[in-house]
Amino acid sequence: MPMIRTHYSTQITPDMNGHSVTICGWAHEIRDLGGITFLVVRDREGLVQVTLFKKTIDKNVLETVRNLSRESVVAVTGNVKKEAKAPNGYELVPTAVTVLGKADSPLPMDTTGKVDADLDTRLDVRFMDLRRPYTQSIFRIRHLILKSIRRFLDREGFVEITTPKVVATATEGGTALFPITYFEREAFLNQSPQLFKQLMMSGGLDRVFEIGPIFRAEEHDTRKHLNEATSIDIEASFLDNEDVMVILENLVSHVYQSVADEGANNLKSLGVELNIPKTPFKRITYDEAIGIARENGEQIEWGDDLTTESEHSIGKTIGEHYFITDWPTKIKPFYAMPYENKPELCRAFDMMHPRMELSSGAQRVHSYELLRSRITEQGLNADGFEFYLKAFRYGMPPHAGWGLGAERLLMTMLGIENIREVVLFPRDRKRLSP
Ligand code: AMO
Repeated sequence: MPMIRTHYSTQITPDMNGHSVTICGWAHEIRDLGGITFLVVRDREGLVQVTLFKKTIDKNVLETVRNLSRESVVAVTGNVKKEAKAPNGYELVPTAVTVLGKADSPLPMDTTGKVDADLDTRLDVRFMDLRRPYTQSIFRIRHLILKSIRRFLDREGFVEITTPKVVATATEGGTALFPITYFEREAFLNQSPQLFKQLMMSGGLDRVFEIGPIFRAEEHDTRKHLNEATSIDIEASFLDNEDVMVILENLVSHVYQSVADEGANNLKSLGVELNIPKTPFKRITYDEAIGIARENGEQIEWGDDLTTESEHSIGKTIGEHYFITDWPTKIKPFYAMPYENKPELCRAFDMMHPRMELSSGAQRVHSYELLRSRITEQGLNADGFEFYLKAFRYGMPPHAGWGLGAERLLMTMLGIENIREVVLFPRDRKRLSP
């Protein structure tokens, strides 16, 4: 059976004229002009024109192609023929066509890009949406981003860890938790690997990172929130907030550069031209941020978290990636380290794209007593944190870290409006399947 693929579409070149090859893919288009029939086969890399001349073609092969439904999966063995007018400068004259997976018709959505489908329809049949070069490019760039992050952090001496997603306590405030049944007890889906990555500092791993899911039960229905997102988290010992900000800006710049270098084709199919963010990123304090927002006419009080409108207005003024530092202690989580001489402010920062927040982080409280009282001050029950607090009693180094949203990094890089576009199977208030 001629089913063994010898080449992807882009591995075949016009100078292979006369060679026999086998390609595998989907029947993208079938055009029967009587004397000549064209079958365009699409594989992961691109399109191949298969040309059947009625006069010389084997009858069975012609029948198979004429009866083929669009989007069926086929293996085509044929001879390469130089053809300047065909995609990539060659066509295939088939000697055998095998149908490996027949597609029903009508199709649930168009895959050629000629007919627009709304996002909901596309997400309902994501498997089919992925056949469009546009969608595939997004996920191939997502892959490049994660790959370059791993490479960068590995070079910087970070150890990749994986921590539990079923947990007993909240980290990012008690309101946004998904409860689950865990045998006879209540448990939750983890909002952040925060506590576990900090435990690794007491464990002496020194520098760790995790790329994994975070779960937030927020009822938001916005274009930048998911209920299940992917967080890129780091934690590092003997570093302060400034040190991990430098790691973060260098990482973002490295990721952009890697995507520009390795993802040129995908960027082209998305119509995106990347500007590599220049380091160091601008740093403004929370006070300065509030000042800018007010000057721009936003109503915001000192001590408030930034609204989406304020974020936009500050982002417009700054116009590139930037940090907001020195946040009010009371609006940051208990683990952010207050300044000794000004405890109403803490060593926390957010890293912003002009459109939205991409990351937040801080130097952490590493004193057991202070941490315990910070937990209580934030209205949480310190007893529930005993497994975490214990690590601070037996030798905890000073440490700092951050969490960076993978989807937000990707959507802002590609200028995509809706965060759901950059997740294979988004989870939001309404969407639980597929
Ligand atoms: P934070 O809650 O700010 O910090 O989350 C870090 C980053 O994760 C992304 N993110 C989200 N993306 C999409 N949908 C959501 N619902 C969502 N929630 C968060 C954002 C955000 O900037 N433990 C700290 C990090 C740390 O201090 O190390 C934390 O979780 O891009």
